[in-house]
Amino acid sequence: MKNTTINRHLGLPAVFFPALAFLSGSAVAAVVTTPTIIGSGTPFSGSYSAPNLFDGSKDTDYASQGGGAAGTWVALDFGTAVSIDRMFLITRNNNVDVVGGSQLIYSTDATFDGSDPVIDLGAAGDSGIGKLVSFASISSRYVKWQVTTSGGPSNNLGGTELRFLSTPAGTEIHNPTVIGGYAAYNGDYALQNAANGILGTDYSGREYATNAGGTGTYVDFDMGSTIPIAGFDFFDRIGAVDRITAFDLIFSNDPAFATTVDTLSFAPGSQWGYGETFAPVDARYVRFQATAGVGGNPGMQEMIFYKSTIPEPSVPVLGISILGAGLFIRRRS
Ligand SMILES: [Ca+2]
Ligand SMILES: [Ca+2]
Ligand SMILES: [Ca+2]
Repeated sequence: MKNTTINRHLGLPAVFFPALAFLSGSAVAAVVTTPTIIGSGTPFSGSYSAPNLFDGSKDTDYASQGGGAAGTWVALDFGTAVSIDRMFLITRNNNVDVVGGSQLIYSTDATFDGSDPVIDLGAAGDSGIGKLVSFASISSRYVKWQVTTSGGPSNNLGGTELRFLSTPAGTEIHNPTVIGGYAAYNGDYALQNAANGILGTDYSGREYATNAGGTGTYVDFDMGSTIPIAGFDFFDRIGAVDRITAFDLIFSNDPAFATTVDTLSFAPGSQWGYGETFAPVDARYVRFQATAGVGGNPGMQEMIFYKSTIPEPSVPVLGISILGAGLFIRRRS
């Protein structure tokens, strides 16, 4: 009883218990599980069906049969309510079937109607770009991606890949600066593209690529200060020949990585769109080091980092807490 009283007054549960729950809880990847497709605008043909949006291939599209704005859509069921706060569409890789604007409609049931809330996603762009769109977190089992305006001369609208993201519980997005890495293929595939908020393929300013960098491929990220890094999302280059199937994250407080804090190894294999959470590692710098599956011109479309928002117990905090407990007990006695 005494401990309960002390803990309540000192706020210890807020410090300790969530941290323990976070460490022992199952990891929640920020890339939301692939939903079940429960409907779509009529596809151009069987080769352009909606599942192509989730197959991790740049060579397969969903395209409607001239559906234009009204007739290009896909309805999705996540099986249970999921939190979503970002999404991106990698557009069809041409400049005529252009999604001028689109919406995300979300619903508690499988029927999408005028009473369901809507998020405006803005212009999608064209020619294989993937704009990361952020919005206030929603919790929904059903969502519908609906094109609202056509932006080009052809109406076989759709996309190459569609993904939904959720910031893991107990974390927030932390945007790093790219400070180094293996030489880029050329200026169109610059190192800075590894963390610029834009995904996609084939054109300048979207992805980082090396010229056959192999296992020499690496990118150094600077968080700006030492922070508790607790997770990431990795979007590789999407061409099958360019995939990195395994990599290390090397944590350091030295921009030259002469000393390191920790090294974690990951193996996404052929999965495109891969995220993990882990017990927070306090570090300022992170080196992404490719270790396997590095044919072609390896690199990445985008890396997203998550910082723990759960306070960590430290020696000074514990000292103050113990002192506070002593004072509190004395006052009560
Ligand atoms: Ca595809
Ligand atoms: Ca509804
Ligand atoms: Ca990028």
